Amino acid sequence: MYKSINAAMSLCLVTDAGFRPADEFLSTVETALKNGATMVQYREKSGRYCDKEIYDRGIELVTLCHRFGVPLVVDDRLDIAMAIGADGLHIGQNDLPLPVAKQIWPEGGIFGVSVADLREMRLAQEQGADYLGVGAFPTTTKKDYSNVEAKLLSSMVKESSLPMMAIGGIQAENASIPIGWGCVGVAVISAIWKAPDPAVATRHILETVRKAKGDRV
Ligand code: TZP
Ligand code: MG
Repeated sequence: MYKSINAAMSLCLVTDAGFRPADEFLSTVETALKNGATMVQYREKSGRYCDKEIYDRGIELVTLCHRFGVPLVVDDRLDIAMAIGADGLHIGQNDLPLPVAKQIWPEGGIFGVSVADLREMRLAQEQGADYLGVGAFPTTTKKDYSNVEAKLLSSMVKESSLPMMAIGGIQAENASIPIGWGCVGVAVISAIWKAPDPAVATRHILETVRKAKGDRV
């Protein structure tokens, strides 16, 4: 469906139900997709929705992403990811272990793992992750988070055989920095959800990332 995982990772929109009214959720994702977002991560942390609502919204989201040929991964929730027919799962260090998730998943699937040091990076690699997420800059969007120091992040990217996506505090103004460190893309929440014009923000970030990547796709 998508060209390559590296190309799909250029700009990942991570969903957040907290920044815009509920009735703008899907239309904001659609705006980002129309303006070039290459991947979507369905992340529901607001606690406002029951599983039925998370499922129903997930079905709409996966249908929308696939209309644009864009993969959808689900954060944390293996059950929701499988139930809605998502393309993969994104997990952190406190979530279901990757080998367990892979065993349950029927076949294929994109598995992303958030890592914060070399040990976590090596383990995710050994366990068969497809891509890694790494915290680049400070952010107020996620509470239990601290970004990886630039020097460590660069050495993680250098050693890793997997494509890495930078997350945390990324805006169009700094999106080229993690690409310079060797990341293949960026994942954003507030830069798009909080933007006065999500279309402009999406285009601006993507343009910055593509320029910084050059022909590295
Ligand atoms: N994981 C690490 S930082 C973060 C997540 C989900 C939040 C990123 O949000 P923002 O608004 O793009 O800084
Ligand atoms: Mg998680």
